[in-house]
Amino acid sequence: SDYALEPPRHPALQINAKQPFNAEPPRSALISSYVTPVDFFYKRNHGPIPIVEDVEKYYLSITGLIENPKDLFMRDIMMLPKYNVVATLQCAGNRRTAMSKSKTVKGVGWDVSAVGNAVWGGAKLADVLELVGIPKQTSVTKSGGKHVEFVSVDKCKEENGGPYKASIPLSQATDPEADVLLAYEMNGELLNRDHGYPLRGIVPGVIGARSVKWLETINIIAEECQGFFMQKDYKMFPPSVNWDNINWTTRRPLMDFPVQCVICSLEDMNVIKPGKVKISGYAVSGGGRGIERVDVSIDGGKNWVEASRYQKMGAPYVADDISSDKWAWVLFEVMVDIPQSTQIVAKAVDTAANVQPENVETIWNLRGVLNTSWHRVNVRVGH
Ligand code: MTE
Ligand code: MO
Repeated sequence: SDYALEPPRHPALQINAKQPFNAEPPRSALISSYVTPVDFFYKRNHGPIPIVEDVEKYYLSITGLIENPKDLFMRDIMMLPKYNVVATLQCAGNRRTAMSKSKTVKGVGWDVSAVGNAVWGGAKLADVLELVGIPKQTSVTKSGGKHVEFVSVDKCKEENGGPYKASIPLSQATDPEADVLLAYEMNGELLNRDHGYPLRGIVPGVIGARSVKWLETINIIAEECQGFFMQKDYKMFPPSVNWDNINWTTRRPLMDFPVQCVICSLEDMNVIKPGKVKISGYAVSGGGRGIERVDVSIDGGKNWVEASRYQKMGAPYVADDISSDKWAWVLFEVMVDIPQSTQIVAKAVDTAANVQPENVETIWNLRGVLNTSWHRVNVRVGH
């Protein structure tokens, strides 16, 4: 079958779907290092993992509403200045399982680990587009191109066997400050097959669905991409919309991720000893908004303490300390005293003072996307 040649994966991953392969690491793996090891990085696929036989012959076609369409080999892309961008990738379906407990949703179930923080190495898309004659900071080309469409080589059933695709605005693609990459490295190593070998887009601050893996073609187009995953998926509807009254055209494709925060040091209904406990987890926001604050409650949300936050490089990737949490998560921790069984809650505030919804019910949507409600973990205190 098409799935006969899937790459090997770490046995500790929790498999949420086998074909296509969708898996996430245990919560504890996310907080054991600031940079998520590749083996423990969640894998989100809509088809079999493509096989690139000969990377020497692999090329990216850049075409559409431009004057000089071009084919670029890997060596052409690698000749451009290389940037390492620390960015958190998060699936819009992260925490879907918890949303479906409120009311059923459609989609692959995910606990809290459809997210990871990596050092992505590659060329800036703004530099690549300059090679085909599109200057930096362009919002429309002479021939009317306004969007950059990324097209893969994988075969997705949602696209009737066609490739996965998505687009971003040309203004974002040509803005060097937006740090959109054509990445060929992850954590200092060549991308592996699961994560898009040999080349993928990385759109920092935006839901994972726009970071197209196994990139083969870039189209400069007038309207945003009409593919399934832009138009018939990855949109957020109000709680009143169901499968009988849904009208997909009424909503925009999701782009920037809202503020998110998750406790990773505990699972629901863990039994702990009374006394001091370290609560830790991750917090991240989209659009280049960093994290301003993380609040933790040990009484279900009545009283709060502020957690400390950090972004520390270390194994598996060592680099100079980074100064900005712009695209990357922060890990947080706080020591608390827990005398009796209770509900522990965490919530974050981003640098634009955005806060998270208290309850999942208010943001319930039929596709189960963007569950960013306060993260609650019930613990039992025993001896
Ligand atoms: N790109 C292709 N070609 N095919 C896919 O199925 N899935 C997208 C995105 N890019 C996908 C893709 C989704 S929904 C997410 S969340 C991220 O890739 C997951 O990236 P990862 O598997 O490297 O973690
Ligand atoms: Mo996703």
